[in-house]
Amino acid sequence: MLKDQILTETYTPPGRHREAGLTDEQVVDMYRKMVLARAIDERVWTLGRLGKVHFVLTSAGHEAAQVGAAFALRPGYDWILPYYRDMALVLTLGLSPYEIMANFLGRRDDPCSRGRQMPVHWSARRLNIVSGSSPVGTQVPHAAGIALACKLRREDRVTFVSFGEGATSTGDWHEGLNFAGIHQLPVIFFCENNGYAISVPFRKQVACDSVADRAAAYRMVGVVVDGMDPIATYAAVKAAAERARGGGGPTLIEARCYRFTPHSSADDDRTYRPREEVEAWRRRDPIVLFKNYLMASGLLNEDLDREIQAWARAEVDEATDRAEACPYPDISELYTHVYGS
Ligand SMILES: Cc1ncc(C[n+]2csc(CCOP(=O)(O)OP(=O)(O)O)c2C)c(N)n1
Ligand SMILES: [Mg+2]
Repeated sequence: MLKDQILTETYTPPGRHREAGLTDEQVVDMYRKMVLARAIDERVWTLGRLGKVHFVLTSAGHEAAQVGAAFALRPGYDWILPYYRDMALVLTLGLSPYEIMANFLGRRDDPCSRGRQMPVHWSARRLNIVSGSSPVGTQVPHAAGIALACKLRREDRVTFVSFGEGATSTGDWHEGLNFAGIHQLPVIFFCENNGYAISVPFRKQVACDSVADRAAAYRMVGVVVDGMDPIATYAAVKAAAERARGGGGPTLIEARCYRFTPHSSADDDRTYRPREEVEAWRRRDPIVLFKNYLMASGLLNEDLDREIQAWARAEVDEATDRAEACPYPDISELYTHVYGS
C-alpha cells in the first residue's frame, strides 16, 4: 500500500527552511531532536529485551512528522492531545529524556502517571499535554471540546490532536471532526498515516484515497504532507495554526510516514509487512534525508554530526541511569490521581 510514497523522493532544495520561516538554528535544533528521539527509541527497545520495560511502543520513522509539527506549536500555551506513538512530539514540546525514560520504566518521576499507568500515555500538566485513554480515537472529541472552550473564552490557543490512520475509522474520530466542522473550532487534526493499524493495511481501513479527503465532509481544509520531511510538516501545521487563530476553523493534516519497528514489543510485523517494503522505506529514513538536506544547506558537516550523535547518546545514558535509580511508586500512592480529588 501507499507505493507511490515509496517511489516519491523528498525534494528539499537547500535553504528551503527559510522560506517556511525557520531559522538556521531552528533546523539544526530540529535535527538534534530527531537524533535524540531515535537514540531514546533504540535504548527503549534494548531495555524491553532486557525485561526492564514491559511494553515498548515508539516513534522511529515518525520523527520528521512529529518534530516538524511540534516546532509549529507553542508549548505550555496551545493544547496538545497526543497519541501513544508521539514520543518525539512530546520530547520536542518539552518532556525531558529523563521523564520519558521514567515513563517507560514505570518510575515515580514519570510525569504522566507517576509510574502507575501503562507507558506511552503521554501527558504533562505544565505543557498543556492532555492524557489520553487507551481506546484509539477517544482523544479526538476531547480535542473538539477543548477547542470549543477556547473559542467561547476568546483565547487564541490552538488545540492539536494526533492519531494514526487506523483511528480514523472510529466513531469518536468522526464525531470529533463533525462537531469541530459545525462550530468551526480552532483545532488541528493531525493524522500520522504509516499505512498500517497493527496488521491492518490502509486499504482495509479507509475507503477513499487519503484521510485528508474526508475533510470536505466536515467543512474543513484537508492537507496531505510528506511526513518524512520536517520542514513540509512544520509549514502545514504552522498554516493550520494561523488559520485556527484567525477564525478560519479546523484543519485535517495527513502526514505520510512509516513506522520502522513492529507496532509494539507485542507484535511481529514480518507476518504482514514484506521486508522489501520496510527496506524501501528505510532508504527514506527522515533522519538521513534531513542530514543530507542540512549538509547541502551548509549547516551541518560530519564533525558536527558526530558531536550531535555523541551528545544524544550521552543524554540517553544519563536519562537511563537516573530513571533506573528512581524508585517505583509507593503502594500508598495507589489511588492518587485515579479519581478526581
Ligand atoms: C478502539 C480500539 N480498538 C483497537 C485497539 C487496539 N489497538 C491499539 S493501537 C491499534 C492500531 C492503531 O493504528 P493507527 O491508528 O494507524 O496508529 P499507529 O499505531 O499505526 O501509529 C489498535 C488496533 C484500541 N486500542 N482501541
Ligand atoms: Mg497507522
